[in-house]
This record gives sequence, structure tokens and C-alpha cells, in this order.
Amino acid sequence: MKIEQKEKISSSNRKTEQHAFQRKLPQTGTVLRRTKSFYYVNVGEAEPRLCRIRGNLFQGNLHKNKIAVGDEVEIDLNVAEDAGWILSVLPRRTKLARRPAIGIPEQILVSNAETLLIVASLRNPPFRAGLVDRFLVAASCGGLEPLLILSKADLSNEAEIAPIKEHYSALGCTVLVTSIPDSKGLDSLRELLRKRISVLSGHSGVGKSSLIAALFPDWEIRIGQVSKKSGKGRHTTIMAEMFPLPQGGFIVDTPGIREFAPLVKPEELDKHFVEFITFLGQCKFKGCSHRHEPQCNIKEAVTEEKITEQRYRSYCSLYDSL
Ligand SMILES: Nc1nc2c(ncn2[C@@H]2O[C@H](COP(=O)(O)OP(=O)(O)O)[C@@H](O)[C@H]2O)c(=O)[nH]1
Ligand SMILES: [Mg+2]
Ligand SMILES: [Zn+2]
Repeated sequence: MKIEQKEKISSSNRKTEQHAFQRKLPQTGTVLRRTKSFYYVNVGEAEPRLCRIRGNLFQGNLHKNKIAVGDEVEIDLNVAEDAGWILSVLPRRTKLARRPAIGIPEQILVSNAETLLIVASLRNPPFRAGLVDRFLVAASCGGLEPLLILSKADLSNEAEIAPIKEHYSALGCTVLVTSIPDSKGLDSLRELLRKRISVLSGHSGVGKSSLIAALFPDWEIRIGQVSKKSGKGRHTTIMAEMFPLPQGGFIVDTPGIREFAPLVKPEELDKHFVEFITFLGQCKFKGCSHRHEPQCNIKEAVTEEKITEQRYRSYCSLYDSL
């Protein structure tokens, strides 16, 4: 931190000390977004408070990615009229984290979200089961509930939709079929977003921005505008942004989720394919990866059609990518 900023803060501290009786207690808030300079913390007021991290919070560690959108933080608001210090991060209930690259620590994209919205169009672009399965793993790893949205139903027919819907419902996933021209599924979706933090995910072009616009026509937001990196301006959002919905609840938009490899060890991947679980622990080899090993109970289950080929392919391709 620059010395002049430090001085500004300590002089304002002196001021508050003189009026000790006015000192505000630390309070908690939720990080809505982050720029190069500030965390925007919602404390239930009309405008978020602009906060910085107290210098010693991470003891000199690179704190760049230690606080994520959705984090609940304890803040000291005695600094200035509309600003504050982040004192601590409360324990996270869920997290969507990106696998670390070489030299880069684990990157938490979003904390404390309840739902991962997986938007997948039935046509145009075509349905991609592999991508849906990847997002299901991400949800499972992070402790989020998946909600699969099969979008653009107007371009498809019931014979095409039903098997996909059945397949993912059988895996314990809530599935919603939507079409904007027919207003199909929109009321149900609006209801499912109420009072929760939902993260938007899905391939580009599947209709994410259109869905949000159709759900909340009077709402002025910039879904799909979040920049990936620290941009030029100091007010550029980094990583993700959380928007309070008009009806209560929040939606999180993050471009990082589109090229996303979930944070999971390859040897633990099988546990995140929910229908594999009953077949685990019965392979010939301990630590079987279920790919090339003989007498593999998972491969047998595939042969016996207890696990679909498609899901097994998703497992193998995700395993290879880890
Ligand atoms: N036929 C049809 N087209 C849709 C529907 N939803 C979105 N689209 C179109 O799909 C294209 C991509 O939508 P967009 O919302 O930008 O996708 P995003 O990249 O996921 O945000 C646009 O041309 C939309 O008009 C739908 O329900 N039915
Ligand atoms: Mg978009
Ligand atoms: Zn096996």
C-alpha cells in the first residue's frame, strides 16, 4: 500500500479515536465484485462499500486470489465515510475453484453459491453432453446443487428432449426445459433463482444473456460483460461479478467458468460421477482408474449398460485432462 494511503487511514483512525463512542463495530458483508483497487462489499445498503484487505491479513502471502466473489467478510468501517478494511474471511460453505496452473495458486472463482446453472442448448449450438458432465463434476466438487437448463427448446422436439431430460434427472439433477419465443420454463426458472446465489455457466451462444434478459426485462445489468483479467481501468471487474436480483437472490457471472477444469484429483474423479459410486471399490486393482486396467467393475457396469457409454466417455476425457 502506498504511504499516503496509509497516512490517510491512520489520520482517519485518529479522528475516530477522538469520538470513540461513535466507533462502529466490525460488521459482515458479502463481496460482490473486485477491481484492481477495491473489493465491493454488500452490507445490505443501497450501495456496496469499497474495501481493501488489511495488510497483514494473509501474512505477506500473495493475497490476490484469497478473497473471491461471494465471500462473506468481516469489515471495519471506521476508515472513512464509505470505505472499509477487510479484517477476515468467514468460512466458506461452497466454492467453485479453478485448477491451479504452474506457478499460479488455486483460484477460487465464486464462494458460497448454492446453485450452478448449467445452460446447454438443445440445438444451435448442439447439445454437448461432455461439457454438461464437466460442469456436473465442478458442482459436485464445490458442494453446489446443479440445475441443468436445456435451452432453445423451440428448435428441438419432444422426442429429442425427453431422453436427455430423463438421463440427467436420473442422475439426481434438476432439469428445466426453456424456450424464450414460447416463454417456456421462464416462470419456474425465476422461482428457482429466488433467495439463492446462482452461478451462470455454459458454452457461449447457448442463450445465457437472453435468458436473464427474458426473466428480468426491466433489469439493467451487464451479464456477459465481466472482463477476464485486470483490465486497463481501475474499475474493471476481475474474475466474477455477483448481481443482486430484483426479486431477491443473486446471480454470478464469470467468464472464467467457460474454459473451466474443475479442481479435483484424478483419483477422486470417479466419486463425482454419481452413478459410479455403487460400483466403486470392487475393481481388481486398488486405485483403479477405470480406463486400461483389467477386471474393472466400472467398465463391466458400462458393458452391462448400468452406466452409459456417454458418461463413461466423459469420465475418461476429464480424467485425461486432469
Ligand atoms: N430459437 C431460440 N434462440 C435463442 C433462445 N435463447 C437465445 N437464443 C439466441 O441464441 C443466440 C445466443 O444467445 P446469447 O444469449 O447471446 O447466448 P450466451 O452467449 O450464452 O449469452 C442469440 O442469437 C439469441 O437470440 C431460444 O430460447 N430460442
Ligand atoms: Mg452472453
Ligand atoms: Zn476400475
